[in-house]
Amino acid sequence: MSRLVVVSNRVILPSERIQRAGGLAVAIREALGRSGGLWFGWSGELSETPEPTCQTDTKGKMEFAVFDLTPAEFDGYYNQFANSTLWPLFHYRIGLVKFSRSALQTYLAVNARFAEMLIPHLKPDDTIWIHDYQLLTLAGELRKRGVTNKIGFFLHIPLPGVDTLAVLPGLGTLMRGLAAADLVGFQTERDLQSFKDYVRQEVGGTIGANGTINCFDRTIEAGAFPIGIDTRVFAGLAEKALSKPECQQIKEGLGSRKLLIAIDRLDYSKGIPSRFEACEELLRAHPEHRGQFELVQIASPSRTDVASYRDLRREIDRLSGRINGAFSEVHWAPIRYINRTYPRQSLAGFCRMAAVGVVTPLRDGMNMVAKEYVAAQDPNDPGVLILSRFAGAAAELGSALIVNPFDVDQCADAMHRALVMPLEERQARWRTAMDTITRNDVKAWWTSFTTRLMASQARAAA
Ligand code: GDG
Repeated sequence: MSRLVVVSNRVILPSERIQRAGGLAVAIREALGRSGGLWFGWSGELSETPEPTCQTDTKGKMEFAVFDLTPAEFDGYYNQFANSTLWPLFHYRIGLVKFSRSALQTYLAVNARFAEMLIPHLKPDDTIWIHDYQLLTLAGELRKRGVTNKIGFFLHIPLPGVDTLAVLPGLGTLMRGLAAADLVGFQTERDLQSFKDYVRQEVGGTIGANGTINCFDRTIEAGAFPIGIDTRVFAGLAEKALSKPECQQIKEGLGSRKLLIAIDRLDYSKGIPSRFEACEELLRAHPEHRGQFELVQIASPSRTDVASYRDLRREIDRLSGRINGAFSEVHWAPIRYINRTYPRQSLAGFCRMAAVGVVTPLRDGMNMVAKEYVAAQDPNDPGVLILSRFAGAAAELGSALIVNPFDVDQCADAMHRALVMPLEERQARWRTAMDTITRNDVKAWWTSFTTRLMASQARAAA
């Protein structure tokens, strides 16, 4: 059995606490901890004069190798190209895209440095699994340096349609680097279809009868592998969380009022302003709900160095203030907007207490919070999930109340419907969703991707 080498932008060392426990970091630690393997990437540290070799560590069967970036690398590669060019474009926000040729060059150079730093750690039969949009060209950089190991790539965010993609200068270079992998994985069939459309329309490539893809002088494989959560563990966390002080405090504050919960990184893809507007519309159209619920929005700070994120924070501050100003009573405010992170267990408890989970991103690769909300519910009295049709999770969670997040009135209607939904209907919808996320959990995702990667037969075109 070959060793698995997982490469992601940021590695969390054993000595670090997973702060904003992104599901991915938890999944990598858990899966590599079980099977053994190397987790390689950026340390999270910046240095004007980074060491030429990696800092390494081990924990059980798991090895770690990390290196520092310079402040200039971090700015060009991460803040600029990854988060101000690729992130908005891949989330269909062309108006927010900022492109500079120098940031692209830094991005490509940092991907090359990832390759150079990784190569000394590779063994001949290692299987390499690269994660996400920060590292689109790493596979190509490894191949240029003679690496012949199997390489997989998984994109955690959406891949937009070809008309949107084509906006990006340098797209061909990025996609050629990506196609140096043997297997490219996406969250949904729709993202996979975007890739195939791009290959056919922009590269003149072809799709083989068995789903193989011929492009950039190679034959590779691609597939949809929807990421899951550790459903059973999260359900257990949620059940135990109710006795924690934070959960008790929320409970006391709520009294008999219903809780609507929303949990997001503070990111413009998550649709927080439209969600607040939907709450305002609910209060206007259904005055009977005034004083009867609270929308708690937990928004963990994110990418605070990027201007569009600072603008968003101001917009949300203003909007929540305006709505609360208009509808609050001395003893009640409709929106509680909390701009901080919480321990994972507290979040699980909040989800369990909430009668409604409001997950309405404008665009999202998957959205783990949707699945976490379902996992956290009490089977005897489950809450209702309101889910954006533009979250990857909607492809699996059709029993949720599916909404178009751009349609504020429809979202307000869904909030009303969720607040008054009878127990039997809630149970039936929840059971269907829970069965799906139990079957398609993070282990199933991990296994299906790595099994397909190990069996892949990519090759240079004849
Ligand atoms: C990317 C893609 C895709 C949130 N606040 C806190 C906290 N969280 C946790 C949630 C969840 C995770 O962070 C967020 O995952 P999402 O999937 O919702 O979103 P992204 O961070 O944008 O993730 C996304 C994902 O990759 C995986 O492929 O689904 O589409 O954008 O687990 O619970 N965790 C803690 N404190 C917080 O305050 N501990």
